[in-house]
Amino acid sequence: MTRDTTGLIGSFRRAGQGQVFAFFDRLPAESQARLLSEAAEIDLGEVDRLVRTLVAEGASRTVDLEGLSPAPYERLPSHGGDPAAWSRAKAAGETALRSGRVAAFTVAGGQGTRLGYDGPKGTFPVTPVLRRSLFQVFAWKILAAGRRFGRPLHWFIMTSHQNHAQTEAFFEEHGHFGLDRARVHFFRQGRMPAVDFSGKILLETEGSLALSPDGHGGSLRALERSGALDLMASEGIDTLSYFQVDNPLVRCVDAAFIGWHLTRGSEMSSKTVPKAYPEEKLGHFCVRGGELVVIEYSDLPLALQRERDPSTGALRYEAGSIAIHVIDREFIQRMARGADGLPFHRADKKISTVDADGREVRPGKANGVKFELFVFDALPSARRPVVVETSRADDFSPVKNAEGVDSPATCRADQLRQFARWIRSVGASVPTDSTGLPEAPLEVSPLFGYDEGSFAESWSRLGAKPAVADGLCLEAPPL
Ligand code: UD2
Repeated sequence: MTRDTTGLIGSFRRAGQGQVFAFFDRLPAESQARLLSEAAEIDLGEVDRLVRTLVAEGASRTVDLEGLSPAPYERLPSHGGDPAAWSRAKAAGETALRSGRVAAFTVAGGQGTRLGYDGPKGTFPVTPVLRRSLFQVFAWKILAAGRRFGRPLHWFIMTSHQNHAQTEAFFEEHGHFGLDRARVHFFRQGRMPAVDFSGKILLETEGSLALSPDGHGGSLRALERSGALDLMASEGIDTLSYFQVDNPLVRCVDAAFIGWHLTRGSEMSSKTVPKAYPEEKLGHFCVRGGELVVIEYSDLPLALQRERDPSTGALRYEAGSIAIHVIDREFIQRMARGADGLPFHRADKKISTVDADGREVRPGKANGVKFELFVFDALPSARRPVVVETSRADDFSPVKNAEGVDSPATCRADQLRQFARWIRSVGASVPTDSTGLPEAPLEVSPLFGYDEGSFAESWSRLGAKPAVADGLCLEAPPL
């Protein structure tokens, strides 16, 4: 054994984590090397702090709700917002896009466990007729926006150890969907070890640790560590448009939203939709101690989620978080390098592990704790954060579950309704049911239109207008 190996194993023993090497001596050399390299990734001081604060008996499990109130937000003009302020924001955002200050950023590290889909979630075939993948939808929205504003955008994609190679291969296979490959940047998020309820780091097998992605909040430190922030700086990019991989409706680059962020001098801005019903699984924008915070659905007592404004009948905590943000590059740097960083959250999970004899254990109930960072926990540290309303129909229909709410079926229907609305908005007639769902199959390529405005521009350039009643797929218009 080398001095380094002995030193590493010794540090685990001194930290009370010697069990990690319980089977080390009987492992083949290759497995020993793998276990050592995984162990070297672990920050034992961090694990110790997390065990003391989140796992140990008496550790606080509740979120501080003292002095909590609903956060104010900028309303859409259709809900009483100031149309002139929205126009100014849009113009400012368009200027930023024309000057190349903005890049797109997708967090694509999570596993599609709930969806029951095998493969990186971004490769899921999501569109209603042509079954294009989530990645293709985003890629084409980004490509189209770059063409429209005369500045191709950079796109940063955060993967996990588990899906990184497959994600890169998928982009290779599809020729990066026509994007300049030099502007598509993949980087891996960090990993955290899982611990049992007494704080011991769990092995997944005799020769490997139970490691899992460190949450979408890990994106801030991964952007820094991977060199993405330096690349952004050298390319003159100071603004990142952040969205999740599971939501094909998202406007990947939304001029008005970017404009609100920039004109307010905000370091981190967020989109909100009014919650559809009290128990909807969205975080809540709130103010606590003068700071903007997001309180997750699982942390806000149901009584508060159900509270209504007596005069309007609206939910008091109505501002739901749909995980779409604009973030300032220097702010990310400050958060990634700062001493306090983001707080970890505890999630109790079933974690496959091994028993004292090295036999596989697949627990039937939670047997340990995973640690995760949430990106919205950066909001309280941001200067002048702004929350901006959007309409669900324009921005939000995630694919999370195999069936029921937020499933491929509901998402396809929402895409179809959106296409029908765009077509109607240019004066063509589309037969639909009472919910706006078109009777015949429709699909609009993001290269033809990625929002109502770009759709109308392409439509106006079409010579003969196509008939819609029997179904239609609108592909890219001639450049
Ligand atoms: C998230 C928000 C919820 C709401 C909802 C909207 C949290 C805790 N909750 O719920 O408030 O905004 O989204 O859809 O965020 N991801 C990574 N790496 C990770 C973990 C997640 O990249 O380690 C990505 C994942 O690929 C996905 C996104 O983050 O794009 C959301 O993750 P989730 O499915 O765990 O979040 P969810 O649905 O609980």
